[in-house]
Amino acid sequence: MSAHDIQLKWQEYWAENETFVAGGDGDERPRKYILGMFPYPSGDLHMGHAINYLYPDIVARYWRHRGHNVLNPIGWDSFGLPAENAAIKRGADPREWTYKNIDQHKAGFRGYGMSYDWSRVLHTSDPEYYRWNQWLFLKLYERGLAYRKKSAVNWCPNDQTVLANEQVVDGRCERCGAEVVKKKLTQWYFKITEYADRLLDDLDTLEGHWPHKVLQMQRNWIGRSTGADVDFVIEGRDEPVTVFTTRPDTLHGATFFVVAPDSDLAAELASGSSSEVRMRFQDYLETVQKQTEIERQSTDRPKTGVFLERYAINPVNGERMPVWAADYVLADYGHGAVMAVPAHDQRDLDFARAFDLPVRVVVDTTVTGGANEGDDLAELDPAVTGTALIGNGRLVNSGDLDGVDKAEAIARTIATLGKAGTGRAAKNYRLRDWLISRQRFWGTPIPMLHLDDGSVVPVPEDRLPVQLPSVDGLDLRPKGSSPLGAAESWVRTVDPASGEPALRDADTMDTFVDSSWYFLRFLSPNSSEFAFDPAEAKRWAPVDGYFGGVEHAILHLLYARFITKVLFDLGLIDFEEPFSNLVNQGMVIMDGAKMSKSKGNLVELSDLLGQYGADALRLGLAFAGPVEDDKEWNGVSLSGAQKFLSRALRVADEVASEPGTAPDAGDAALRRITHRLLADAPALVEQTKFNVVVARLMELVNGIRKTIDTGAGAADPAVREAAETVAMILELISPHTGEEMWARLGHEPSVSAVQWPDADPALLVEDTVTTAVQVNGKVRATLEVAADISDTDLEAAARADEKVQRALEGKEIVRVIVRAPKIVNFAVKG
Ligand code: ANZ
Repeated sequence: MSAHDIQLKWQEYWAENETFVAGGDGDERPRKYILGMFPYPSGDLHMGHAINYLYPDIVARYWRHRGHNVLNPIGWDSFGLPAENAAIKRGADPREWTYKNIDQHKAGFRGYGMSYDWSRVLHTSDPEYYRWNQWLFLKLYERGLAYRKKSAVNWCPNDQTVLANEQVVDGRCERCGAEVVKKKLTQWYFKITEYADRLLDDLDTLEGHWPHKVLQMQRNWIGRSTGADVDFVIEGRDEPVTVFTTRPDTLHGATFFVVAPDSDLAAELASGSSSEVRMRFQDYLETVQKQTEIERQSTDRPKTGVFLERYAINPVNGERMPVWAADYVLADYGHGAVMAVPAHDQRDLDFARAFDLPVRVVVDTTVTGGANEGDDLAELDPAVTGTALIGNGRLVNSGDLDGVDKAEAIARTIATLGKAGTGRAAKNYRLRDWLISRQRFWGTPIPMLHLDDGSVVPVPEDRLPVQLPSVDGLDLRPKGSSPLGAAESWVRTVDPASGEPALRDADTMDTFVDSSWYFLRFLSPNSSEFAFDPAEAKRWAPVDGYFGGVEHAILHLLYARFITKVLFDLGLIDFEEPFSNLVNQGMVIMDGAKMSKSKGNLVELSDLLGQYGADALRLGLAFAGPVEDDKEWNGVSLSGAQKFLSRALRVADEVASEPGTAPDAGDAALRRITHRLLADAPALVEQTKFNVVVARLMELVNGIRKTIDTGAGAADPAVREAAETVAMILELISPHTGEEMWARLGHEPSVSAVQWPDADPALLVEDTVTTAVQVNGKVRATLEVAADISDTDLEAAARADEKVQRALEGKEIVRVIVRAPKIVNFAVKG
């Protein structure tokens, strides 16, 4: 039977027997939920998919052998831009492209021998799925966590749609690489910032279970700073203006005040100034607005700004501080305004030096324990050196704070401001609210209605889903507003609550909403009653093992954590973190670079399945190296993998052709290899060291070969035992061959249900150990001896050793200490 026939035979068997359908309610076994981040249905499956989805499949198969009821589902993240762009190119319906690709993926995964529970498949673009995105939106809306606001948003001029902050990477669109610009729009947001503390603090509970790098990236992304809010009176303005500072201790050194040019405050302050200032400000604002985020945030650019001819009053010393508008202050961080302390903040110092503003040192960093301990403060004057003094030290030029260290000065300043009612302790976050509106067709319609009187009301839950209209007659080309807006008969509707005419919200949701909770939908994928059944969530969730690329370190994983916490607060689930363990696998690379369509070096799964078969590919990839590392495709030997699989099958055939009559347990050396593998493989799989498991299987097959060819032969019971072990463990990696071996060895399928035998502890004992022979405590020789050697035999062996004899020559042995099998020590005199 060819590898191809074996493959088909077992794929049919698994489908017919529903081998991998997860056990239901009555199944008392402990549960494991194993999941690979679901795929986007673009193009055919390629080597990236082959490796990403192989790992969770190995783990899922492993836990079945360990007595668990395993859930290993698959679905498709099937809304999004590529489908829409492909449809635009061909003038077709995005649905056609999407579902055709999904069918291809499904066939590919079946051919690849995945142990999925195919009864739970979901596609996020099905109305039965996205209906629950809309439900989720309404739940957030009810809790005040979904809101609309007008603000400057990230705009991709190429995709003609807004982007969440998380989708802007180094100032560029995460998807297409175009430089992102700012645009003022009214959009829907999810209030993820309300969860900032929990999202940050709970990362600690994942330490050791998620890659440290991912946790660190999330911490930086949330970016919590602690400090104070300080209120400044602005001359000629009734309300004080608040700034956020991490260094309230430096308040005496604040010599000017800066507002973000694109903030409402800047416009207001400028409008109260002379016409000349107003004009200069307007010009400046226009240049600032043309800048991309990249330009604005680069630190090596000369500082620019406009003096607004207004003054703020320093609350601690009553000094008048000139107010400037400058682009290094961002409108959407803190309060969009800063107290500038040029002596101790580099950006402020660069600005002060450019515009000749006063620089006053208020922290002496040269004191004992300070950042510049032992240096001469006069020589470090930032106004001269151009380097701000940013470290620890003691306060100077600060009234009654003089001599106090930084930490205490911060506490005392906050207390003083608090008493005066002009400041308070505050925290600030880099994290922004999640902008979820998208001006595209192929997504979940936002279930809100706009009434004539300007009010915005939700579509009642029982009217969900708000289905996408037919694409016929719609122009999907990006034009800055949603194509759905042109679907007249769809947009124009009636508010069921009031009976008033209404317009549907024409934007669709960011597809990261779809993927923020899909792992719960797998638990009740066909329910029309719930998004997910809370009872099922209690049984299965959170996900025990989640596998995916590090590119999702922030986006998907942060959003899923947020939505999980919201669902927890809604009382629908009893856990606060969605993924108990996370594995980031490396990529498959070709000549050191990522495989990609654009480079034309994408190796497609379907080609290899025909040529080498699923098992050889799975084995080759599993053997290619540690899970986290990138794998060089040129180093993957599929013909080597094929040879190994035929060797394994041949062994099964040879055992099957022998009746196995030997009375004893068989070759002890082979049994030891078998049992050591049975003992070690669980930890190896649980630590995702799949390449080591493959190496150990190869060692075992070699051992079998040796016993058949030069030992007791195929009838030896140790050979059968070893072959059965190979079948069971090989099933994790090359499941068709594992099943076939098991069947040829005379067993009923499926090997996937075989319970992992305990290793015999007697066979795990090392057979030889190294003994150190000492003379007066000094090691003179080492001996290889049997692990179970007696004290008498060990002493005799030591005395017989040549080196030991030399060391003892002419000496009187006073005492011999023997601790078999590890140590012999001769105490000697003379
Ligand atoms: C005075 C000061 C003195 C500051 C000093 C720093 C050092 P992180 O740590 O990133 O949170 N800041 C506040 N709002 C800003 C905005 N909208 N745009 C640009 N900068 C802003 O940074 C907090 C510090 O960044 C704040 O503390 C403020 O400068 C500045 F020796 O206040 B600091």
